[in-house]
Amino acid sequence: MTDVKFPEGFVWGAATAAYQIEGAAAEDGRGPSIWDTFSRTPGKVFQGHTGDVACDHYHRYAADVAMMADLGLKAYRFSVAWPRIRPDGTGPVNPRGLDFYDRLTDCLLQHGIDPIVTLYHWDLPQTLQDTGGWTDRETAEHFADYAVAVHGRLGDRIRTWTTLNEPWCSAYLGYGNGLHAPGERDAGAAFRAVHHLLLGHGLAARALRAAGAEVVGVTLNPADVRPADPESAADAAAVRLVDGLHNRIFLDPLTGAGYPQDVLEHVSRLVEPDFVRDGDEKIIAAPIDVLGINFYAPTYVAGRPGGAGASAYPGTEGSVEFLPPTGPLTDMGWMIEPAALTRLLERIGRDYPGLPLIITENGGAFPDKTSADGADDTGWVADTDRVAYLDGHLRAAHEAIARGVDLRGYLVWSLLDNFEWAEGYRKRFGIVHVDYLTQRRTPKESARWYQEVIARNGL
Ligand code: PNW
Repeated sequence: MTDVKFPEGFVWGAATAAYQIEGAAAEDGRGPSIWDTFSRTPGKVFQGHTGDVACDHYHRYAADVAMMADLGLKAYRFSVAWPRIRPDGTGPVNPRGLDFYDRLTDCLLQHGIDPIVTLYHWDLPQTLQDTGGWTDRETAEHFADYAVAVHGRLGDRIRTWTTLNEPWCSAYLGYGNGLHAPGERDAGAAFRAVHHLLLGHGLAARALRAAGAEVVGVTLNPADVRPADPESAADAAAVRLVDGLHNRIFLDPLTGAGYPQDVLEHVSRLVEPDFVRDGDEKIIAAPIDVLGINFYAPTYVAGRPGGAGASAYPGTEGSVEFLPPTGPLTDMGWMIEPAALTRLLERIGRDYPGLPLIITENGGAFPDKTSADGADDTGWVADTDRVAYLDGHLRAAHEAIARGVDLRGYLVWSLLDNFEWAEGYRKRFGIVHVDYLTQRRTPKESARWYQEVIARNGL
């Protein structure tokens, strides 16, 4: 039990995203984003919840950072809201928006916490969506301009810059099956979005590097795709297709191999890929120093027609069934299988060698076990199931390191209970409980447990 020690200098921290925690949606010149629009569209988000107030982190960041320091976090991953910096996506920079991240950065540094920036965690300025959003090539260029503007203000203090968070979600859930903003349902739009997100990443990575950024990366949510029956050839073909549409469509071009042929063939059956221009793959392959991995659960598939529900993967309805999750599940209904994380890290280490990895998100949603709003009289929230989830996944990450994977750090999702996108506030991922009526923060049992893990650099 005791001998799970992580390498010297392993980065321990927590992650959040702007729209999920900040609130202050109309303050200091912030413009509307696609998530403001989407959450106001009836039927899109659980009970019409919005990020208008969220955890009010915009006003409470100083106390939140002090709490992070108390928990012993070494690093904190937050995202910058594009519509705070350029309210209409392209026009003049809004200095008051930058001021917030300036204050946050200084506060983190004063507490000895290393800031890790995500430039895009899904809150596209609405004005850019009005001209096509990520289906429009120009959005990629606007993204790089915005990245440079943020770096111009914070680059003297922030070392680690990541461009996108989970472009799979932006493209497939945002433009493919419509579960996320902007809520489009169109296979062609989804693949255009994939390409323009990757292009935006490449342009931004190159521009950040030129501006002197020390560490440049991107965060994906790669999937561990498994066959229902390891003996079945049809299931193996389904794995290959889903792996292509989920993993290789991003990882191959990012690492310089260009789009995989089998994936291009699949895409071409759904949309003319004329949006991929000569030279784009070279831009997308801009060198990166670190790959962020977000991991929650494995994916099991079978090679037979899927059910009626809209698949997140365009063009797979006739040939792939996504198996319903089995065994222990989180409150999201996601499978708990830590060994899948070991498999995934090993696979990425093997197929994309030479790229340092960091887990930029891992965690679980679990319902509160104590009083209706969580905190019991002792001020604790007994989230034993979250402790077990995190413990299992840290052991799995450690196993990958033992097998030679270059994993540099682990950031838990999430510091705070927050706005869980289409699920609103009903799903709680925090290691710190948030009472949304009072904005009171209460570290859960998992936060105290994590504090000890960090202090011991191991389990
Ligand atoms: C990630 N899916 O989102 C995001 O990066 C976080 O902002 C989010 O809160 C966290 O994971 C938990 O959901 C995902 O449907 C949302 O497969 C949906 C999916 C995957 C990741």
